[in-house]
Amino acid sequence: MGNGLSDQNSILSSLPSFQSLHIVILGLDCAGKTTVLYRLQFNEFVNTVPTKGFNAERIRVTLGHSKTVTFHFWDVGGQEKLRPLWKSYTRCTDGIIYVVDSVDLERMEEAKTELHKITRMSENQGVPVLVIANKQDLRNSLSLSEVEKLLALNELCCTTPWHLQPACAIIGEGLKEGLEKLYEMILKRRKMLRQQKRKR
Ligand code: G3D
Ligand code: MG
Repeated sequence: MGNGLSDQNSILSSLPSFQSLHIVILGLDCAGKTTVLYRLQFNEFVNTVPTKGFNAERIRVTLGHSKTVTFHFWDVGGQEKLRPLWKSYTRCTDGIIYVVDSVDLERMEEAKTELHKITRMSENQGVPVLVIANKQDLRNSLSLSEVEKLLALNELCCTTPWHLQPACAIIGEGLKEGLEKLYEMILKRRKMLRQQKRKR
């Protein structure tokens, strides 16, 4: 589910291996951001405590076609008082991972407002967004189409490529698939920006 994801094979090999991608992990507190980060780093569940500031980790991830990509993740605290800081982490970011708790229906509107606010900022125009519908292991989790509707993903700015990924961060399900989509969107954007530059 998403937009901006065609002609993948032609662009999959176009990022130099020495480069790392700057990725910011955002979302309301308790959505599972830190669990996502440490699941990706250690490939196992790590018990988390509420993030007061941020966690930063450089992680090498093997994606499809056995391609290893280095991501520099910034997991930023999601409590209301910390959200004004989000914009300083998204400055010059290659991509945004936005984690939502799929059982937290009550705060879905708040999650939508914050997502739309951060993607509307001028410096984030065109930055690809991977939306992770987390906690899909829980019985009362919302379906993917319900999450898409409640977050109004189709109303995101038309220049914002996005992909909605169901996931369960505690066992790691869906995380690699989501990262793969994010990586493809980032490469596609870079290619487009290069072409625009050449035309000028
Ligand atoms: P945050 O960094 O977004 O604030 P955390 O969120 O990563 O600290 O996770 C908040 C709580 O959600 C943690 O539980 C964590 O174990 C749980 N969680 C994260 N991902 C999943 C998931 O996919 N499924 C389920 N069932 N729980 C998940 P505690 O109990 O420590 O608050
Ligand atoms: Mg956290």
